Amino acid sequence: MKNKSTRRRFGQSLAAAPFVAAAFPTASSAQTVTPNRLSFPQGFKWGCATAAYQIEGAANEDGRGPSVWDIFSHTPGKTFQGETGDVADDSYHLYKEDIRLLKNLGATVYRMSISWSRVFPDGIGKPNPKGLDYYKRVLDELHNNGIDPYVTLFHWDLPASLPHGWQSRDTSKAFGDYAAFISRELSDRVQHFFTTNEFVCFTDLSYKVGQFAPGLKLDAARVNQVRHHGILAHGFAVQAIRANARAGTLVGLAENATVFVPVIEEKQHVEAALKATRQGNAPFLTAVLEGKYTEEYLQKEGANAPKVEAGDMQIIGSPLDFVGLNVYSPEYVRADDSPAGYVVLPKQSSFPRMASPWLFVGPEVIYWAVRNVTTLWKPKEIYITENGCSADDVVRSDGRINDTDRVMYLRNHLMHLQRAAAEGYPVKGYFLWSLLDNYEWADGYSKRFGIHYVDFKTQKRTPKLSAEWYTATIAGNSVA
Ligand code: GBH
Repeated sequence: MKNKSTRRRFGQSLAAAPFVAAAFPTASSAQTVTPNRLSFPQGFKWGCATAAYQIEGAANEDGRGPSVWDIFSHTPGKTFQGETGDVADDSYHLYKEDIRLLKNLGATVYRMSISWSRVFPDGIGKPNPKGLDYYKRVLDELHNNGIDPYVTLFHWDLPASLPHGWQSRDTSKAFGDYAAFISRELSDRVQHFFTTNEFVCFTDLSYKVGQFAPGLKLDAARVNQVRHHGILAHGFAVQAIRANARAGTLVGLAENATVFVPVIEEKQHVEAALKATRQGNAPFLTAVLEGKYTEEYLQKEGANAPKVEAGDMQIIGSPLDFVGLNVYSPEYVRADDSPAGYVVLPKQSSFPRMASPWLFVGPEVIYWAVRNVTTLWKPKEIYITENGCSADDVVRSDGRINDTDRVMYLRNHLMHLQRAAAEGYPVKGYFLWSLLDNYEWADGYSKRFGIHYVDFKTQKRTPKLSAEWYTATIAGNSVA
């Protein structure tokens, strides 16, 4: 009722030209004079996400061992202009400045990852105290600034000395041991852990497509085994954290499940999107949340299906406290009468994208990510663990970076996320990817995802327009 009458008054003032100026808010009173902003639930958590290899640099410092990404990026022809994460954002040394940036945004949470080979230079065996100390310093600095750390144990930087990488089941076990160590050492400072980040990237892209480290192109049977070791590692880590962390520690994962958006919000297409969500994520999120591979996946893979040992699926399906979703591009589905019951529609060439060719803009993707996963698997809590975009950012002569396209992208996604929250889906927080421009894997430094601009020559950080916009969004706990 209150909103309604305010909207009417606002409409009248628009009609009466002389009053228009008075009707517009000043920045400081924005929240009170635009009551139709879309609000998030009280206590909704706002933050940013980063990953160790993308920001830390200091690749050879204080006893850090090499990861597969060090080897891959130093191999000619593998990354954009041969760029590496040797220095990246030098956050290893500049972490206090980066935490200051978070603080300035008003962020209350931060998603960061730990470099496994900084803590265990060989992946297993003797820990490196200096590596662990670095993370203790970062976590303490976050707490001193009132920011709650959410820690990813593995964001693709596998220790290079683990024989055969994810082709070996021993790597899954080693990950469990690493998770046990970290949760013993750091659960006094960290309440929320994510095991792995994006299975498909460190399995398929790394062992099938060859685009990510270690850059292999294996056959289907081997790839399925790698996938199995990936989800098994997650399961071992969940159990290790439960057994070793202090009471009250919570665990989930961060997964870029393929998100299927119904072409039209009608019953048959909504149901088609659910079928597609299960089948389209069968080797990964579906297996983790159901504790089994779908019949369809096993049938489709036939003799190439993964070899599963007794007890594996139970480990893989270990109950989680929350599910983290990294959300970028949509797939559109409609119901049809094929055996699968759905068809994925190819995108027209005019479908809009951001600065990365794979990053199609369909903001409703974030609503359906939350809704499909909740409808199918009813997780207790969901976090958006990544969402954001690349843009062709330019520093203007006045020093400003006017990334209005990124603001457009973020604003629209958050409006759809607000819809999910308003409808009662259990989404608890949002981590924007990313706090700052960083090493974008095979794309090197050619793609900028940050809301802070980084001059990679001087390491100077400058807030973009999107940082200013995000600050206002956090302050208002609302979007418009
Ligand atoms: C996330 O991946 C990552 O977690 C993060 O580290 C990364 O910086 C961020 O997104 C932005 O990319 O070149 O067409 O083969 C998102 C999922 C999977 C999207 C790999 C890009 C390569 C597509 N990414 N994919 S393509």
